[in-house]
Amino acid sequence: MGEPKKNRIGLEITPYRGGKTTLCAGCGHNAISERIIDAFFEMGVHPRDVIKLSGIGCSSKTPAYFLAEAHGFNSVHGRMPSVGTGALLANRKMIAIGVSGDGDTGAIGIGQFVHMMRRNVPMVYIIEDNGCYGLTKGQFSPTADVGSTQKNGQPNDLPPIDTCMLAVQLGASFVARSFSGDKKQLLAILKAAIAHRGTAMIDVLSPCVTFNDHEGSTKSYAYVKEHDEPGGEVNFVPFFEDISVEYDPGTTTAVTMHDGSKLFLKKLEEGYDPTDKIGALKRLHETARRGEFATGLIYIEPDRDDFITQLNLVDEPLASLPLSRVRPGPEALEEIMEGLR
Ligand SMILES: Cc1ncc(C[n+]2csc(CCOP(=O)(O)OP(=O)(O)O)c2C)c(N)n1
Ligand code: SF4
Ligand SMILES: [Mg+2]
Repeated sequence: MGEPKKNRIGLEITPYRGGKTTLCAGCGHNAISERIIDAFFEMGVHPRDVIKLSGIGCSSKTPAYFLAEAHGFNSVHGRMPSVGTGALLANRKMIAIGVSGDGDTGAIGIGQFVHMMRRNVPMVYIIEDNGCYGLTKGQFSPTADVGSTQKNGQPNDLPPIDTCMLAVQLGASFVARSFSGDKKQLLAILKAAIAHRGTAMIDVLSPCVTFNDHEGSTKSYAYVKEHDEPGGEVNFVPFFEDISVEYDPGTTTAVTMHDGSKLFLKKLEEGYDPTDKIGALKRLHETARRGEFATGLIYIEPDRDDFITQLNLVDEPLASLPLSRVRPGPEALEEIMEGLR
């Protein structure tokens, strides 16, 4: 047996794993946890430099199953964005990954979600999207499609919220959709999301095998496989690797990220440009109208200032500043009061 593989910071994959999953066998969420483990390992990010956050739901249980040594915050239902924002403001050096569900984000947490997107808080925000509330036994969630049925045959008659459309519209600077069953695409997107500086929102279609995998459901494995419309191959080359991707500038869009990493997007559709906001919204609308899921990188704006930059925070994490630097003395207060007189 050969030596176990090590990454660029000399770690084996073991510290990137977490506890044993307690989710149903075959749940899409388990496959996403596996890809998160691979992505952080391959990017060579130390687990202790990571904050992993979640709300409530089967999806929100998953941070327990990856990066055992990372800092973990399992928050209240739908409240992960504000906890994440606070954690990042306290320590801007951390790399944050939040896992939410379509219920956690689209229902109770929608208000928090929209403000996180418009602030461009620097974190990877994953929605494990199964179109239902898995943990509470499969009720329709706000991402359920019109006409999709529950196990008992009852159809959903409310229009869905498309979280990718919302995120693009509100200002998220990296928006992607993927499928838990598409290992290659999801891994490339996750690695690019980790390299991105700003909100990287990834809606991952992730079938619930127990409550929403029957005929009639538009979030079943069979339906998603059949209606997945990848917008072209996503190839991510991190800054520490030599670029060996052969690409034809005529058919491939290359995006350089902040840390020098490169994203190559092979175009399938004539003229699709992931840096064009209107084009991204058009693609989402058109595929949805055909009953299909546009997957791949939908939109990227690598240069938009993230929330930390907008706030002009000092480089040193606020959490490690001494009290003398975070608490103005009586003279400062006196000066403010003077200015108000
Ligand atoms: C304040 C509050 N309201 C309601 C609940 C009940 N509840 C728990 S999980 C959940 C929905 C989970 O759905 P989703 O986020 O899609 O996660 P999934 O289980 O499908 O992965 C609900 C409504 C709760 N825990 N807390
Ligand atoms: S109930 Fe559904 S979402 Fe929850 S663990 Fe089981 S398959 Fe996954
Ligand atoms: Mg769900």
